[in-house]
Amino acid sequence: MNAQWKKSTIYQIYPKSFYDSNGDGIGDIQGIISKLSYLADLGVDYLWITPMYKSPQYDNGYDIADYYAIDPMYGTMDDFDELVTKAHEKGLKIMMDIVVNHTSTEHQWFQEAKKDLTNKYRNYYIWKNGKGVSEPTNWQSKFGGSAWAKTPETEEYYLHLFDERQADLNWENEELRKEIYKMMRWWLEKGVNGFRLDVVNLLSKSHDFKDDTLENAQADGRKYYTDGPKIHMYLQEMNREVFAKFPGTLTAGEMSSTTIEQCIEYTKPENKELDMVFNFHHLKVDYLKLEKWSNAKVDYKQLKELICTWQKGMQTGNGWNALFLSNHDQPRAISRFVNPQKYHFEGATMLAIMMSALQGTPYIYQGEEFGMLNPEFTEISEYRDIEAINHYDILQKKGFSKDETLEILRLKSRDNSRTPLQWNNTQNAGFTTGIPWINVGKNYRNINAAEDEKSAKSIRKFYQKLIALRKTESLLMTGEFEYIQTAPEIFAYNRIGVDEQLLVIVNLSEKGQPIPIIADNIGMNEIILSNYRQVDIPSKLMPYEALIIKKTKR
Ligand code: TEU
Ligand code: CA
Repeated sequence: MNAQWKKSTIYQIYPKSFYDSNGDGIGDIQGIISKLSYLADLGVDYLWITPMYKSPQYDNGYDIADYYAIDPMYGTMDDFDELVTKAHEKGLKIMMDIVVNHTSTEHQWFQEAKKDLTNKYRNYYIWKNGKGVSEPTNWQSKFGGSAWAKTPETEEYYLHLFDERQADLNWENEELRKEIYKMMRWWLEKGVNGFRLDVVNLLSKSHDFKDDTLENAQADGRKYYTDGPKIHMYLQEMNREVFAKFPGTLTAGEMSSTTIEQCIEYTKPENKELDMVFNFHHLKVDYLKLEKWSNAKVDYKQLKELICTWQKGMQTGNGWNALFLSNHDQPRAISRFVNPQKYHFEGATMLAIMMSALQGTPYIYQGEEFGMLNPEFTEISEYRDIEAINHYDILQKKGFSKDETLEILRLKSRDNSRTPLQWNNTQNAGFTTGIPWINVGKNYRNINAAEDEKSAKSIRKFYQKLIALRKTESLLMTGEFEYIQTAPEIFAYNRIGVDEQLLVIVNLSEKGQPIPIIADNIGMNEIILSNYRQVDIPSKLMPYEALIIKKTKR
């Protein structure tokens, strides 16, 4: 039996930028509550909300200081409970974003741990002696610089794979693990329906803390802690201790620099670990030699090939993918993969079809449903993200000019997706009556939810159809994925069932293309979704044209 959630669509909310209900310039829980009808109307099933726990916000909430408290800038625990209740009334389920690889250094555990070598909480974190005057290993933080830092109290270094104010937890410590499971159960008891688990494949650090000697762009230590030796043991334990006690809990793991083989293990049902995984390989197709902070063109051939390799691999191993092009860490997909100046609607809907008809569970990132674009920041003062601010210096130290650096940030910064949701064309895009914590995108007068709603070519209405189709068209869930070789500009695949199949054809380019031979008239062909309102199979694909064709054998 296939799980019901496989038909679901999940909507990601970045609360800080979703909707501000009290004019302090920061989105909040009451803001989400006031927009629940908008979300229910879109047809999505789950809301994944990025962290709202108490936090100093050095990494926008991914630095948790108290797992049991809501940060006051978002509201109160009562607001949260109200959100869960009201969401449920509208048929929307809630997925918490949970960060258990690290905590904020302001978490009470760390505040205790740093005091001295014998503190009860010392072993909650990972401490090592330095090598003379240098760090224990040459591992690099994902946000730039060394992955080790010291506190003034002792001589030892603590590990931080992200910012130095995010200390990595020691999963070897059973007591810590029990605390984490207890906390996760506490949220489930409150009625939340699932978890998105932040960088969850980094929990198990290998026992040897050695220098990374790989001679490539990624000699940053990741091989010592990615998909580490005990990771499956930990996730199986978490499943037994947490998820299994609350049947129906949906889990999605965020997997950093992982492999298909590992992701099969994480998600195949018999392993009892997670329901689905996010991987990022297909979002590195505009990196230069694996380097994100570069200005390279999208390699569409590689994009197709990576998606297909993962589809085939995960299907063969009985794993399950989370399908996405956008999230709060990525630039806006429409700015990145299509030409939105000329073909905003066509480009956005083509990407939507391309992803949603694959095998897996699709995610929509806030604003994607009406085609939000990058904000086009031009000054370093406009950026808020620690990673962007760090790299402003790092890149210039590497020899890039200031202009080159700002251009790379404009294309790659995570702030691209973190600007206020553009609700309408009034001041601040209708997000706040105050001063927004980050500038609103320069394009908000034309690109906003209200404008889209009025338009004859509404991206949101197209998403509604696509989301509804997942419920009625079971081949989208069960059909076997088969890649079809075509011209580089076209991406085509089948989802094969017993006597029916879906043929998906998308034109990745802004030029017309001859339609591949596969769309012939053998059997019964019916177009079930088209972003050009096609009724009959066309002889030529228009710019960014996308079609789902249902073929029925006679
Ligand atoms: O991100 C994990 C992660 O490794 C990236 O997506 C990261 O943002 C990227 O490598 C930087 O180029 C998760 C969260 O989604 C992200 O927002 C957090 O900052 C990070 O974990 C730390 O908790
Ligand atoms: Ca607010």
